Amino acid sequence: MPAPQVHFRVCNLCEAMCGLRIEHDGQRVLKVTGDEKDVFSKGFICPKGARIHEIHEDPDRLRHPLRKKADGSWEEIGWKEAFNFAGQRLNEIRDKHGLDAVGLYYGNPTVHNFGFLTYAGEFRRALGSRNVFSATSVDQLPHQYVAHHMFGHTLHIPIPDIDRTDFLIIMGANPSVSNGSLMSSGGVTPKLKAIRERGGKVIVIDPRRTETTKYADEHHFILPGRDVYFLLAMLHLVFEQNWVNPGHLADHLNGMEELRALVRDFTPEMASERCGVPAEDIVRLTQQYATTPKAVIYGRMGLSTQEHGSLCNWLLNTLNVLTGHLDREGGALFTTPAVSVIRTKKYRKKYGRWTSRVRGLPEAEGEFPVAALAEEILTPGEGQIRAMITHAGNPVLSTPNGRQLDEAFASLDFMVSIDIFLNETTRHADLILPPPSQLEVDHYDLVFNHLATRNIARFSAPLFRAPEGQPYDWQIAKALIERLAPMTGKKPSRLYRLGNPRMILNLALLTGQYGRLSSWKKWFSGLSLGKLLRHPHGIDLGPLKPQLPGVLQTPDRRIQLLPEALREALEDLRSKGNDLSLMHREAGQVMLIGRRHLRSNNSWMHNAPGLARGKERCTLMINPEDAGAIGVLTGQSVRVTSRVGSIELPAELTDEMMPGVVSIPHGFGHRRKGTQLQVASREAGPSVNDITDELRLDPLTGNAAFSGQFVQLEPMEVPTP
Ligand SMILES: Nc1nc2c(c(=O)[nH]1)N[C@H]1C(S)=C(S)[C@@H](COP(=O)(O)OP(=O)(O)OC[C@H]3O[C@@H](n4cnc5c(=O)[nH]c(N)nc54)[C@H](O)[C@@H]3O)O[C@H]1N2
Ligand SMILES: Nc1nc2c(c(=O)[nH]1)N[C@H]1C(S)=C(S)[C@@H](COP(=O)(O)OP(=O)(O)OC[C@H]3O[C@@H](n4cnc5c(=O)[nH]c(N)nc54)[C@H](O)[C@@H]3O)O[C@H]1N2
Ligand code: SF4
Ligand SMILES: [Mo]
Repeated sequence: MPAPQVHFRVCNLCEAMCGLRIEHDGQRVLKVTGDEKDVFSKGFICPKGARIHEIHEDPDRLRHPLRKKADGSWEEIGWKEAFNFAGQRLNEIRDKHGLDAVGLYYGNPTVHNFGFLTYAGEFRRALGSRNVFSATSVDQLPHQYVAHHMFGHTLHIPIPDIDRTDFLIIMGANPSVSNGSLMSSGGVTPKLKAIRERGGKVIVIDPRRTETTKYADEHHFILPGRDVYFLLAMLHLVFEQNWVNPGHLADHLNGMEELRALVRDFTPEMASERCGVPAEDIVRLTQQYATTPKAVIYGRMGLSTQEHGSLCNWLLNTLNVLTGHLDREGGALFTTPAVSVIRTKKYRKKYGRWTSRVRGLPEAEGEFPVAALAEEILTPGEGQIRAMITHAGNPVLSTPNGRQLDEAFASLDFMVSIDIFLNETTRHADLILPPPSQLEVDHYDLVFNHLATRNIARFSAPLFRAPEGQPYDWQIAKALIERLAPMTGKKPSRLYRLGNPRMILNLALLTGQYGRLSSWKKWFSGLSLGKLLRHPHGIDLGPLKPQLPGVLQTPDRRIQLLPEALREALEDLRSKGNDLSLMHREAGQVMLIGRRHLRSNNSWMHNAPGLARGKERCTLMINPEDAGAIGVLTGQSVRVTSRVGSIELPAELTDEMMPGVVSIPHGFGHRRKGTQLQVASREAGPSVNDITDELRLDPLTGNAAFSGQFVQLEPMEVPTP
């Protein structure tokens, strides 16, 4: 047997970017552990990283292009034939119906895919279609929207300084399971423990007593979708109690006085009535937060995927600015990545420049909300989508009213999916183009280094060589660009035609702010790809640093505390503010929220045997009080119904849930015909997105509002033992 060898690489399965230590024999992985020497994650790993090789080894993972035959079965074809087929069919449709007739959806792993990302801009240019959609609009779009309006760039998202803070309020995030989002940290739980070890406090505000609360000092239940009142009351108190103290930002703010007047009515008592957190707790927490020098308030999915997603994220930033916790050590700061995609200081309007054809939803950064994708396919007329390209996405399971999208995809004239699995979405494709696995590719985090709690730079070379002839994601993109670009009349740039991701990365590293070419002083010590290759555990570039007002990109280079659209949304809320009837549910209704599991990642890791085993995860978590009211026991099947459909799943009674709220995880629903997922298809649970409503949105961005949807519960017959 060959002697074991060791390979170090950064896990690209989620935002945490953990360093992995992989023992292998040149052909097979023997063991995966956390890399203790990694400059960022220092040995942290989760069960998904430890099983990353199961994705690589999965016999269901596709290795060759598949073309659907007339009878619906699949045939393997060669790569050249596959590219020509895709190019020919797409161009026929574009020729006949225009460029917008081809839609594009890209999913979450696209953003973790170094190769594809380097070509993504060129790809979109070559496609020349307005019908671009992505997982962004079922996720963090409100964060980006607010960053753009307040600080001038969508990626100016302030990151909690978890390593140095003494007071952290977490709203609508569960970092002990998700491992941190818009707070890439290489593992959050040890950092929560460290806050408390240094005498600090962690507060969690969530409709479920989550795994994260085990590492917190306090947990408060809050009604889903009502956080906006909690945050407005905090802001009200900051003004009333004179806790306004923006420090070095004081001379760079717009809109403070107008804001003060607008939040006058939002008293803690009023907020308490609406969100369920006792008024005295709101007052106490606000005081502690405002008066602790190193404090920060942070919110994530639970605050962005709800009807007040933009308002909530705006309020989080506003609170951090006004109390002096923005751009300060221990508060929230901007990153300075080695490769920055923020290339210009010029302000560019990026939202609402045009609207979607059917529902008139606003464009965001050149994309439409994915909640509008099905209707754009199903509604006839000029500009209708007739063909789709998907890259690393499974929107049938991951976007609201997934059943409708399932039907919409089935009706397309042509669909091509660049994906490693034949799953609920790609089964609708006419052609699947599978790139190599996570262990066969180069990796550099082009996006998540912008969102990390420390500045670092790491590059991972492939562990295994990709099979002969199998193109990488970027080569697939390039082959399609060559075939699609001529019809738009735009020629791809020379760099992209002749170069490759490594070359492009090296150039960006060299000319970036830590690069060898950034100044003559850095000629010997500065960054280059070569230098990163010589540092397999990464290079530490230090903690986050204050950078304001320097990096502001708003037209007047000031922080906009009250952007116009948010002022209007707030006034709208104020006008409805006294109408408590809006808050009341009908008899028998409960509010729905989601959840994530440690051994799962959205919809696509349920086929790894080591991650799929264990007790059933796709359950309806319900408070015993609510279960009692409808006479349901643990294990009993419950039908959950919304405007768009019904699903059935077993109840799990737990006082973790706030009364009146139930939780169902997303990403399940694998028992569908025509997929090739032997392990996942054994998992019984339904897809929660079969009942989430594509009409529930954050109106400012069109981001899906998964949280707080009312659903009706109905017990099914007690199963006979
Ligand atoms: N293990 C695992 N890790 C993951 C993923 C995964 O699927 N599995 N997915 C990755 C991805 S793509 C992302 S975007 C991140 C997400 O990272 P997080 O946002 O940290 O993860 P979630 O579990 O979605 O946390 C949302 C929390 O909000 C709560 N919540 C729901 N509605 C509301 C509300 O209205 N108000 C408040 N205050 N709270 C609410 C939920 O109970 C839940 O605890 O995780 C990433 N990491
Ligand atoms: N109800 C509800 N719905 C949600 C959420 C929720 O909290 N609740 N969370 C939302 C969030 S935060 C997100 S990010 C989205 C995710 O939404 P999606 O990105 O649409 O869904 P994923 O399950 O991540 O699917 C990823 C796809 O990428 C493929 N893939 C994996 N690696 C690669 C690769 O290297 N190359 C290529 N070409 N393909 C690859 C997988 O096979 C799979 O088909 O789901 C959203 N949906
Ligand atoms: S937390 Fe995320 S990055 Fe870290 S090992 Fe797990 S899946 Fe990989
Ligand atoms: Mo996400």
